[in-house]
Amino acid sequence: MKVLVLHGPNLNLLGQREPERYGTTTLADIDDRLTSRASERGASVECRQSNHEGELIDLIQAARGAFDGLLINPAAYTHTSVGIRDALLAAGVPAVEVHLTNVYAREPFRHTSYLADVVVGRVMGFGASSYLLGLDGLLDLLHTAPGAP
Ligand code: CA2
Repeated sequence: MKVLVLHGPNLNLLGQREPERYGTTTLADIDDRLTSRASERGASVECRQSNHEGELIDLIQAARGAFDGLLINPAAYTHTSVGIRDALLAAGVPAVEVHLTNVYAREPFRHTSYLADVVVGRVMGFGASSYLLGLDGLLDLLHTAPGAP
């Protein structure tokens, strides 16, 4: 199983700014943990970060036929992006939405996700562990899908 991991805007700053909110783990640490976990499960991940909505959309479009699943923290675009929603629908690749923080414990504008009803599941509030939990859930789902190895 091949999983594309996408990190949205500003997540490149993880571990360098606002550690009280987002923790001290860097994005490279998260990617390393995901790579190890995937390999333990006989899977692989490719991890990409972008601050640009169009680039994220290009990556989602290109995932069709190239990846079995998608793990995405769309960051601020969660709450604004019809474009990313449409790309996920068009790609038709099962996606899990992850967040470091519990968005429902934050400002009301973060309570809306444009992706919530087009992803197979959502994990939030566990810091870097949200990504690992999301990857496990996604791989479990892919392995139990009809016709899966
Ligand atoms: O909790 C999450 O993972 C979020 O997706 C993070 C986004 C936020 O807009 C979402 O509402 C929830 C913000 C990512 C910003 O990342 C930073 C990391 C370090 C320092 C500053 C920003």
